[in-house]
Amino acid sequence: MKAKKLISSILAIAVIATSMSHNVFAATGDVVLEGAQVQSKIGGDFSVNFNLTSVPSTGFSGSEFAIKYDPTKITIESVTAGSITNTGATEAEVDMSPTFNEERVMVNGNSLYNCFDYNIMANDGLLAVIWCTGLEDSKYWINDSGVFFTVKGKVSANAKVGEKYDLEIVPINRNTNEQIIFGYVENEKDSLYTAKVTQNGQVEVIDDSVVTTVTTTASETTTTTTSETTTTTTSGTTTSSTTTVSSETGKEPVWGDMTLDGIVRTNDIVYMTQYLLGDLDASEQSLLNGNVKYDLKDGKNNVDMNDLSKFKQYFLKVFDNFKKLGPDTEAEVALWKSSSDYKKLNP
Ligand SMILES: [Ca+2]
Ligand SMILES: [Ca+2]
Repeated sequence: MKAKKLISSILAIAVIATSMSHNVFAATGDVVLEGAQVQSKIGGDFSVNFNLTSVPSTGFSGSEFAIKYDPTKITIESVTAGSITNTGATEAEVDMSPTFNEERVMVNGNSLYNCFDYNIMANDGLLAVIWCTGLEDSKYWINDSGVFFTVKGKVSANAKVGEKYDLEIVPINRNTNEQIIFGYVENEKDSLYTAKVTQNGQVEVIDDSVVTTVTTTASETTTTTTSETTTTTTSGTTTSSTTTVSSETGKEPVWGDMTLDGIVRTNDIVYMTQYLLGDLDASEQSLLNGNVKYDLKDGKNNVDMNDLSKFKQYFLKVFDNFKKLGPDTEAEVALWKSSSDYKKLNP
C-alpha cells in the first residue's frame, strides 16, 4: 500500500504537469498482451491463448477489450478464463454478497456469477471480454503473467490453405471508449495502465497432408520477437462530453459514469461492484449515473444487481435486451421525468 501511495503522489504531480482532464490517473507500467499464433486445417479446431506477458505488480481490478476476427473464415465456439484470473475474487465477492449468485448477472449464459464475462458476436466477428472485481484488497486483483483466456473455435469450410486469419486485439468500441483497458479504482479514483499489444492471435490454415499439429503457443515464445509492436492505448487522453440531449427525454446525466470522469469504462463497473459490496459510499451524482436500470427506492436512485447486469450487457455489447443505459422502457422514462434529478437538469 505504501508503494501505491507513493506512486499516487508521483502521478499526481505528473498529472498536474500534463494537465490531464478529470480525475483519471495514469498508473505506472504497461500491461503487455500477446495472442498465440497457431495452425489448423480447413474444418479443423483451433485453440488460441491470449496471454498477459507483463502485469505491473500492483495488478489490475478491471479490464476490457475485444477480439476481432473474420466470421466467414473462422468461428469462435468457447471462451475459457485462464489461470491468472483465479485470484479468489469471484468466490470472495459471492461470500460477501450471496445475491451475486442468486441474481443473474452473467452475459455469457453461465448462471453463476464470475468476475470474468464475455460475449461472442458471431455475426459481427467480435468477441468482447471483461474481468472486473469490486474488491479493494489488491490480493484479489490480477497481478500475474500468464494465460488470461483461451479461445476455441473452428476453421470454416471456405477458408483457404495458406491464409492467416487474425484474432486482433482491439478496444470494445462504444460511445465513450476507444481504449483497451487495464486499471483499478483506488480511493475512488480511476487509474489506468497503458496496454500494449505485441502480437495478435492468429490461425494459419495449413494443408493437413503436410503438418497436422498446432505449433507455437504464446507462453513458449520468448523474448526475441520484437516485430509488429503496436501501442494501442495511451492513458487518460480521451475526452468526451457525453451528456445526451434528446427531444424525448431532455437532458440526462452520463449514465454509467460512476467515477465521474465523463467516460464510461470498466472502472465504472469496478466502482459499481465496490458499491454493491458495501466497500464505499457513492455520491448522489455517482448513484444517479449508476442507475443505468432506472428505478427509485424510497425516492432515491437505486443501484443494485439489475444495474450491474444491464451494465455488463452494455459493456459486452448485448444490445438486444435494451436500447440504452438509463431510462429505457416507457415506465422508466416516465419515472425519470417525474424525478427531482430530472427537474434539476431540466428546470
Ligand atoms: Ca467513469
Ligand atoms: Ca437501478
